[in-house]
Amino acid sequence: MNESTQLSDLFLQGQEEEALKYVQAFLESHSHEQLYGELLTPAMYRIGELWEQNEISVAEEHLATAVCDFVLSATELRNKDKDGRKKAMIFGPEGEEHYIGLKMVAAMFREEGYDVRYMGPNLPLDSALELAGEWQPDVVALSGALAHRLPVLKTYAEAFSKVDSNPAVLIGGRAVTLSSFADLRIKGAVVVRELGALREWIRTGKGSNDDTLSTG
Ligand code: B12
Repeated sequence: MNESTQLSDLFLQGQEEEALKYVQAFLESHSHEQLYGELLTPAMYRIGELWEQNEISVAEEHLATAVCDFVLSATELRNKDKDGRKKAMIFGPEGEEHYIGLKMVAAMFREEGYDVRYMGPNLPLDSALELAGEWQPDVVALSGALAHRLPVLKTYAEAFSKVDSNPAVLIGGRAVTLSSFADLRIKGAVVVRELGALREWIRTGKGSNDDTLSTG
């Protein structure tokens, strides 16, 4: 049994302490980016498959998600000094309920020294825009899990590209990973397909030469 499968079993059994120990041991020889990409994401994707195949109940999926959320929060690196840092606002648009990926994105920005406002999923546009008007973020990062979320992501991206601080708007999540290139030409936004590409964007500010960024 591979590591992510073992971890997903601990999630399903609601074993918070064991799951945390497992993750802490992994972090002794791996980065947080590897934790997110190689361990937690595949563990949650497996939960999705078991759920889809009716091998686990909704209650078990919720329990697994809660344990994953716990280990993610418990192992996150935090920066205390926020003065003078770049600012990133991170959330899911109205209707979107999936937020584990967003939390990973928030953690990556923190690790790279950003002052982060992580606002969870399902945030109405008006309220998000109001906060962006006051806080003036340098980056707004959005996530969508379901393909039908692309139109709302486009609406948000276009609205945020008009905020005074002229933030970079990043879009990611399964909605993006699974979509064809043609669907992803979102005006004013950078599409980021995975966490390695996100790290690259944070460090270099570079996407590709059009509006999208993809590392395959
Ligand atoms: C847990 C879960 C839920 C929970 C979410 C709770 C929560 N706290 O997040 C609940 C129960 C609410 C839920 C609801 C639904 N879900 Co759901 N869910 C899942 C599950 C099992 C895990 C999600 C997860 O945490 N994944 C792990 C994260 C880390 O992965 P990720 O989001 O893809 O993020 C990665 C990248 O995409 C990237 N990323 C993500 N966002 C961003 C943003 C930026 C800027 C960047 C750079 C990168 C980035 O970073 C991550 C790093 O690897 C998935 C299975 C799966 N394959 O994901 C199904 C899944 C996504 N859900 C699914 C479905 C169908 C639904 C529902 C429609 C079910 C229903 N009938 O009600 C609803 C829709 C809710 C809504 N309105 O949004 C399907 C979607 C299928 C499809 N057609 O696309 C999946 C794939 C399950 C399945 N196999 O059938 N779900």
